[in-house]
Amino acid sequence: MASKSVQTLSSVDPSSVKPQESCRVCKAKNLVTYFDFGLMPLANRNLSLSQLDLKEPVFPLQLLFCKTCGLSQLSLVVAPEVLYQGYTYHSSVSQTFQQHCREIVSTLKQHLDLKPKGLVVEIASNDGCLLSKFAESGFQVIGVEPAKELASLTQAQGFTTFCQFWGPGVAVEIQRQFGKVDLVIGTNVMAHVDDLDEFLGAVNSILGPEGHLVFEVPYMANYIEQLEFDTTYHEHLSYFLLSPLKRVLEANGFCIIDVQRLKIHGGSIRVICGKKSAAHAVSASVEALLTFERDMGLLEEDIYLKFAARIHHLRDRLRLLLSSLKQKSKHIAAYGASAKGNILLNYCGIGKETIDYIIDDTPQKQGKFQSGTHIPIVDSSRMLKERPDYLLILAWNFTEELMNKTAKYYQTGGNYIVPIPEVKVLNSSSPL
Ligand code: JHZ
Ligand code: ZN
Repeated sequence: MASKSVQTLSSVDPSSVKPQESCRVCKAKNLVTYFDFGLMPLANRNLSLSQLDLKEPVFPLQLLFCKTCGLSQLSLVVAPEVLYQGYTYHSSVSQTFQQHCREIVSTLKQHLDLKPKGLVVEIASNDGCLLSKFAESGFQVIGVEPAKELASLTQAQGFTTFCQFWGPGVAVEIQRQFGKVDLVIGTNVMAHVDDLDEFLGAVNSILGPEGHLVFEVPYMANYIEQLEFDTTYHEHLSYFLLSPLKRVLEANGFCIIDVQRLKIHGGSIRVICGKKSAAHAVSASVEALLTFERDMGLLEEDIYLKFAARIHHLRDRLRLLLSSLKQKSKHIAAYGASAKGNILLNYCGIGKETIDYIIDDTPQKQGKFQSGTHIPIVDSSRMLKERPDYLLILAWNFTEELMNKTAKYYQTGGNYIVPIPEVKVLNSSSPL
């Protein structure tokens, strides 16, 4: 038999991980651990058949709360070069997200008084879902995307794309080639950033005096209220409230002008910032959200300590439901080979004995296997052929879209299991 390279946690290059010893925002060492997932695989790394016999790297996954500024963060940073190699997440697959991107462009055009043909830089442009909507609206667009396969997709669409991690180097290069920028935008990227000061400093350096930074990030209030614990994975280094965000933005020369709560990805916030040096009318929404966070106790440790017991309860409930269905010989498949689905299954100890396969419409994920559990990822034709008794919705943030897509399954007696915010079974006799 051919010898195989075996990678265990102890053989992972120590330079690929770094402990988080002080808070990423306020630098205090006032960090308390409030949830420990144990050792987890990398959630967005899907395996090919030939990789299944190799020992997979797993890394500690632990949440810390900063008692000084309220930021939740992971106890460990896995090097981005390790996290984003062979990255298969394509944001365009979801029609909900496509529609969301259209809304971003029309809202920002209205509220920011953007110049026609203005220069827009998108950080983490993924497969160009948002970039293309800005381009369709007449803006000049530039993408920055470190994952090679994704950057080549937007280059093929004709969009200038720098295949790099965002930072001072790429900012200087963009400015040299294109001059100052009108808008820097990033959706679902801030949570992935280790050095926020360097990241924001580079944004500040490239924006014109009247330029704006707009970003969207999953919101910690939704995470806590709706028990979205499975959105914790090694890519997500920070779990933001507005309060610590304000602190780090102001320290880097920005002023928050407006903030909106959004439904996308289980609840996010859109934060609109200008340069501190320019004059701005600040919306009352900013103070209102800061007050809400204080009133909800989100800046105190207590709410986080209670969170652990709620997670254990959900895990037990899901495991019990699935094992009782298996005892009745029911066939269960899942929909959405999402990163969150990976953590849900791996953390709850649910594997191939329970879930036959995971359906995903991303061609790059099909034919692969989920890391950790090794459940196969397939296209939807398998589901149409085999008609499982239950579909576990692993991309619960897109439940409506997935239910619309599988309406026939539902109308003809199919059952869904939606795990978050609480375990629910849905069928045509007990709808949403
Ligand atoms: P989805 C991602 O997490 C990755 P994930 C990232 N780290 C991030 O920050 C968050 O999003 C916000 C599939 N699907 O979006 C596509 C279909 O097959 O919940 C995806 O594989 N058909 C950047 O991975 C998965 O489900 C469909 O019709 O947890 C959804 O993954 C739809 C709607 C989805 O994010
Ligand atoms: Zn802090």
